[in-house]
Amino acid sequence: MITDSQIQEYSKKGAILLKKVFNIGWISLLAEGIEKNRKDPGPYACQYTPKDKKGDFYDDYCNWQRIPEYQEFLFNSPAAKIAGQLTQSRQIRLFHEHILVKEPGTSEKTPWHHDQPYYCVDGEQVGSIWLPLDPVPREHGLEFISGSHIWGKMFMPKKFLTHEEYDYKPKSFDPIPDIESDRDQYDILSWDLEPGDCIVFHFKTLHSGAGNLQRSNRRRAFSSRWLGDDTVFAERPGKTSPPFPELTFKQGDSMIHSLFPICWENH
Ligand SMILES: O=C(O)CCC(=O)C(=O)O
Repeated sequence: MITDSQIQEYSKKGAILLKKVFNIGWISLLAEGIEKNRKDPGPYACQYTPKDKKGDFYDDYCNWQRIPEYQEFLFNSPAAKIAGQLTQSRQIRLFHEHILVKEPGTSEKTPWHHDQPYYCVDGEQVGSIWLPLDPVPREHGLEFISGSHIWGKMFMPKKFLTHEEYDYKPKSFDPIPDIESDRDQYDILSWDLEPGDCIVFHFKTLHSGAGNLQRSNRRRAFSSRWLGDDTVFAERPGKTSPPFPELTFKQGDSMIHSLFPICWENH
């Protein structure tokens, strides 16, 4: 399903658009899961739009064990295989799923960041599949900095709510550059997406998200996070996101745990 040139593009740019890879059945199933999740949020659910403001940006993650629609998608859709092929792995483990919804009229942006410093993992054979359930014109979607996953940098995570830095030990990672005031310096990727299309991006690729200022179109996204062959546990200088409080791993341990099930193997 994935071509050699797509594998090369992923490894060079750290983000790739895949057209028409999930059929409508998968999209409808995830839409049902998101409605269930919204009515019954998990312990990590967050609301980013203040109650008295227009729009609604919310997210939630690590709910796959209790939402059968998510489980069905993560174990049986083409997602894990896509991650396996693009990261050139023999085996793929689920890290977690993350929903990010911006209802019509939402002005809140997702700040520039990359995911690996938030996560308790190191490795290069990693990736997220950002799958929108609605059409997303590029001006309301995500942007990526091509090649930023191979800069050899780890930037301080930022809170989505306040855009302040995480409570990590100060200076443990570089501050994120001010990309918006220097956009011409970067090769910025963005695409128009239709339901069934997805973007796959490396955990170290810098990305940001526009608000959803459309009048009536929702912007529901299901981001699945995948761990390939070289992924190991990483200790971070503070509480990670997700926190995975039950883990007792040490730096460099392999991610063998029922929280991170194997979802695809190359036979
Ligand atoms: O959906 C968004 O606005 C941001 C997505 C994102 O940061 C992610 O999936 O890692």
